[in-house]
Amino acid sequence: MVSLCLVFFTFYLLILSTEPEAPQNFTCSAKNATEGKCTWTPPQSYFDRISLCYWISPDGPNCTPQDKTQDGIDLHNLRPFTNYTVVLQARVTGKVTRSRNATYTFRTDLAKPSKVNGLSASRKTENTIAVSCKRPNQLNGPEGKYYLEVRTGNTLVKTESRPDCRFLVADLQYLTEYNFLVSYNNTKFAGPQESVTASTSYNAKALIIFLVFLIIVTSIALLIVLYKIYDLHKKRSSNLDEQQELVERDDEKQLMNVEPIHADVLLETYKRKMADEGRLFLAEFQSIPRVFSKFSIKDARKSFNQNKNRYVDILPVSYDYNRVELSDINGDAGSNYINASYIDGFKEPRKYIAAQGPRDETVDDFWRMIWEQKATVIVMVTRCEEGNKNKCAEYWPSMDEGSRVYGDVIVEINEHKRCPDYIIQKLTVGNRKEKASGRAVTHIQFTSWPDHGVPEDPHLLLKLRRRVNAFSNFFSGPIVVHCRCVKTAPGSTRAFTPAPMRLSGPPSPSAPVASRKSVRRKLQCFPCLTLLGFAQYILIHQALVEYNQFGETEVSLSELHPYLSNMKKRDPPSEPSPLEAEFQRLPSYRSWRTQHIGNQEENKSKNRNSKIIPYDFNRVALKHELETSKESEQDSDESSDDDSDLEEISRYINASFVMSYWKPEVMIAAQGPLKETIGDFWQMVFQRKVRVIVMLTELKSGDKEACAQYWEEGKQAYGDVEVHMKDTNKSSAYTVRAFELRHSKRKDPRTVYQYQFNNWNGEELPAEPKELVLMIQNLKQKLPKKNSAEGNKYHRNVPLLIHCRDGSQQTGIFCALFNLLESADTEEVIDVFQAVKSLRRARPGMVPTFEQYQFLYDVIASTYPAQNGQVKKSKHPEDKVEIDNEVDKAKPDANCTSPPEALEKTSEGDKEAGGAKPTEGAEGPEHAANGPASPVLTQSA
Ligand SMILES: *[C@@H]1O[C@H](CO)[C@@H](O)[C@H](O)[C@H]1NC(C)=O
Ligand SMILES: *[C@@H]1O[C@H](CO)[C@@H](O)[C@H](O)[C@H]1NC(C)=O
Ligand SMILES: *[C@@H]1O[C@H](CO)[C@@H](O)[C@H](O)[C@H]1NC(C)=O
Ligand SMILES: *[C@@H]1O[C@H](CO)[C@@H](O)[C@H](O)[C@H]1NC(C)=O
Ligand SMILES: CC(=O)N[C@H]1CO[C@H](CO)[C@@H](O)[C@@H]1O
Repeated sequence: MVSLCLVFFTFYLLILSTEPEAPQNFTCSAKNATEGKCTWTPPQSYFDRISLCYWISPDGPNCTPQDKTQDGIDLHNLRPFTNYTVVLQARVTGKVTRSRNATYTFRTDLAKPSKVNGLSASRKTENTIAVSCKRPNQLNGPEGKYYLEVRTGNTLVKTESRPDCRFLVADLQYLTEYNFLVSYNNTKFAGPQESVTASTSYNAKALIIFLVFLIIVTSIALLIVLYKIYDLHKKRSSNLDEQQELVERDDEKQLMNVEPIHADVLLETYKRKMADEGRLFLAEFQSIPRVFSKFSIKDARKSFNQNKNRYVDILPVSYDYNRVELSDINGDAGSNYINASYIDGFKEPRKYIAAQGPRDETVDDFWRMIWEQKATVIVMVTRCEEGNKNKCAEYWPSMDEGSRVYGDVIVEINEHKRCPDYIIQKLTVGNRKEKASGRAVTHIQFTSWPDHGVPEDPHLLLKLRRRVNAFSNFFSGPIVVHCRCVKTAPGSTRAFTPAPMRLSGPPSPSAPVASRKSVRRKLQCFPCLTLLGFAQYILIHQALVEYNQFGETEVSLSELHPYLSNMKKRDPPSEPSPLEAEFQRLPSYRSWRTQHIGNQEENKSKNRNSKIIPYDFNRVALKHELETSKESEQDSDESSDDDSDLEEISRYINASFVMSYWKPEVMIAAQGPLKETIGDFWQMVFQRKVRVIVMLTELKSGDKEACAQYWEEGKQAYGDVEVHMKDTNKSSAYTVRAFELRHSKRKDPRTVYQYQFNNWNGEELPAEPKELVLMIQNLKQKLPKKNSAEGNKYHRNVPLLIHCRDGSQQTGIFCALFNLLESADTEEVIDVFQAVKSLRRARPGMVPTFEQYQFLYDVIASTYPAQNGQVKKSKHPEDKVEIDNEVDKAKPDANCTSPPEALEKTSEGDKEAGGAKPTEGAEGPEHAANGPASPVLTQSA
């Protein structure tokens, strides 16, 4: 039993000593990528020692003995993302060492992979780059992807990812350096980026295209340059004779760029440019070159043409490009040359021909041009005589001759009509070689343009334009304008031509006025015109301002009646009628000139009305009697010429010169004499050789004196002047008195007529206007006949003196009416607006009310009543009267006539003008009733 027990015990011991218990609850885990941790519970039974081994297959085990009581351990320096097998061994050491194991396997966490290896980039095409690399040394994680960033500079161009490291980057920009950044991402962490740089190359295809293009362009440019050089060379060699004209190359550059002026601001612009003595105008004007060197003038300089230019050595001559070419005669060199150039109109090309005034040598050519160019209007803007020089050949037949032949051209004169500013001649032009019938040509000669300088009133320019336009029509050829072109004093054609050119556009108020630049472009056409005087440059503007402000106010008698009834219509009734509007446009000219002399202390008592004082510039200056007496009878005409010098020492009388219709003749508007000024009044009558005094007032108006009675029965002496009343003739409407004036130191008596119109109160309009008209027609017979040669003696003889109470009230109406009737008689047109405007410029207080203004229209309308659509000329009571013999007929007429013809021509012109037609009927019955029964002292003067 014991032995059995012992055996069992021994067996038991044996067993005990051979098998230790395995450690309990053995676990391991990863703390992070490189650390791990194992825990266990030591075995309960006996064991000698314990050891722990861990490894990664196929590496061998790494074993460390552990403390018997230890229950955990930290593992260090592990590799990331690696399976570790850990064995914990409890051991009993005896004859035979026995152990029991506990095993645990775990994997460490992921960590960042290492950089990729062997990164390289290579260009596959001009803009494609391949990027490749090898795996990183440590993935530290499962298989991931390769990431590629493509950058240029700091900008990210694109990103790509692939499981393998073989990128092909296409569509890059040409000629650019790129940065390729590659990293490996093991699904959790990305490794560091490796970078490599590579550049794309230029675009070879584009480059080739560009190069080809460049070559072509260069070749073309080269060809052009070569051609230009060749061309220039050719021109140089052919134009050697023209070198003097190439001097002023930059004349276009100096030309100022002047903006067109809109019609609305024309007046302001004019005032602005006129400021400071026209500084801005001057700058503009001076920028216009005298000669436009870009246009050649070869033809004019050819030797056989030189004698055809008025001034051989100086301009003007015609530019080649727009000169008027005549037909060739027998191939004669130069037979096609005439000094004349085409000028464009506002819208019509070649509307004008600017020509040199014909010389004796060129008259035939001139008429050949008229015939060939089919011109129907010739405008001559010069008088034939200037001083004593003949400025142009008289190139048309006289009325006596009837016709004349110029080369092959036959010119016949049919009519010669003189008007104040111009002479109109109706011609028929034919050609001997051609069967065609003759053509009517109108020759308009403007006579009132001052020899040197410009007309005072820009309205004259507009009037000339109207007349020319009236004669030209759609079918007529170019309008031929000619002047003389004097070196020092620019002639007048130049100012004439542009104005019609520019006004021929539609006269709508909103339309901008044509720019002066365009005008100047047209002026380039004719060298002569570039001499345009500065004053004329301003005159053009003044005329435009005038036109813009006042418009056309002239009306022909044939249209007067419908025109007037339209003008009086108020539409709508609240608005002023057009006639009232026209009146309102009249400038007042209040204090527009100085009135110093009349306002001087010693002269104040000589004024009847302190408000009506004559302007200094046109007052009638009285010479002192002493000087008057010094004059000898013969040279009295000459010695009274210089009124201006006498301004200071002359005596004052309240009287003004007023323009008459027949310029430059004038009338005198005077106040009714005061008791103290009767002597001065007669002095004025004597000194100015007054023939007719018109008195439009009664002596008394109510209780007040309106006019001193300046005449007495019988003889009366006023200073040196003795007045003898010879005759009185009274009718219901007016009284005519005849006086004989005699100066104490002279022999010849002079007859002066006085027409006193009855019953016209200054505040009202005349009750019987017809009688006023009759009186005017009657008194005209006492006036000397017009003779334009007198014209130059400005302000000398003033045959007509008008006075009322203050020299303005009735006088203004009378003067306007007088001028308007003359105009209606002569030209069959009236311009009430201009007539009144001119009076207002001459004296204060003229035609101040609308009633008076309208009255003027009405009187003319009733004097020329409309009958069956035709205007009937009223009968002239003076029809029977002979032409006044006092006209100085010996003097040659300025009208281009030689002295023997003067007499005939003058009377011819007067027949037209004055309507003195001896053959026409007898005095009208009205005349007999209202006027004096027989003319007082018939034509004895
Ligand atoms: C792992 O954890 C231990 C402590 O917990 C730390 O000291 C060690 O830096 C860690 N290693 C990594 C790779 O995070
Ligand atoms: C590591 O252990 C995981 C399971 O924990 C197993 O899926 C994997 O295959 C093992 N890796 C290796 C190399 O034995
Ligand atoms: C226990 O582990 C050791 C070490 O690896 C080994 O040699 C031995 O054979 C193991 N014993 C058993 C019973 O598995
Ligand atoms: C790596 O890839 C995974 C999955 O694709 C992504 O979630 C992670 O953000 C990536 N890591 C980095 C650093 O890019
Ligand atoms: C000896 C020891 O502590 N054993 C424990 C092993 O783990 C299990 C379950 O987790 C426990 O029940 C044992 O007591």
